Parts: sequence; C-alpha cells; structure tokens
Amino acid sequence: MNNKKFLIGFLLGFAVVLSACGGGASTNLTLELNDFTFTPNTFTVPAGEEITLTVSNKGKVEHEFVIMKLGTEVSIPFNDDDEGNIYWEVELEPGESETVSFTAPSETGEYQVSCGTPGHHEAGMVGKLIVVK
Ligand SMILES: [Cu+2]
Repeated sequence: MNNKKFLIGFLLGFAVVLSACGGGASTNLTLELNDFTFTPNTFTVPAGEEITLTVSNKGKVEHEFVIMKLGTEVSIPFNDDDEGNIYWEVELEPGESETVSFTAPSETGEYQVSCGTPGHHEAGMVGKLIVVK
C-alpha cells in the first residue's frame, strides 16, 4: 500500500470526526447532582438529536434535572404554573444513578435548567442547555 495515500485517507477521516463534533455539542452527557449544584451546569447539544444522559445524585436529598421550554424561566419559588413550561425532566433519589434519554429541542437557543425541589433553584441549582444546529 502507498503510504502517502494511506496518510491522506487517515487525515480525511480525522477531519470528518472533528467536524462531526459540531463545536462542542454532544449527544452523550454526564451530570452529577449534589446539594445544591449541577456539575457541569452548562450543556451544549445538537438540535433534534437523541441525547443520552448519565446522571447521578451524590447529594443527601432528592434532586431533579428540569429543562424549561424555550423562552420560559421558573418562578421563585418553583410552582404549579412552571409545570406547564417543562420541556423534559428526570428526578433522582439520593444515591441513585441512571442513564436516560430524551430528544433535544428542535429549536436552537438557550434553555433554562433547574431543580424543581423547593428551595433548590434559589440555592444554586440553575444551569442552561444550549441547543445548536
Ligand atoms: Cu435539587
């Protein structure tokens, strides 16, 4: 085999892998919930794609990961009116961890992320989901 051809093929393949990453957007997210933080607290995902989320609750109380609909933000405190503005959510008991999936919103933009357990948003459980093309 011609070494030069092999090298060019390798570099082209590498470029395809790089461009597929779309500027930091990922379909595989890992999230740690704690008292009272999201780690990380900012996520970038590709619009309309199936997202796999591996989430664990390392805290001592129940936590939620709530994605709000585009253009909405939770009230302080989180109340029944906010329930209708939820795009997707998952909740975990202390010590629990699981892998779940959801479809990223089709509209690009910044979506607010919060924990709906009373007082947690105020304590710092706030983040954002950035949806890109
Ligand atoms: Cu919480």
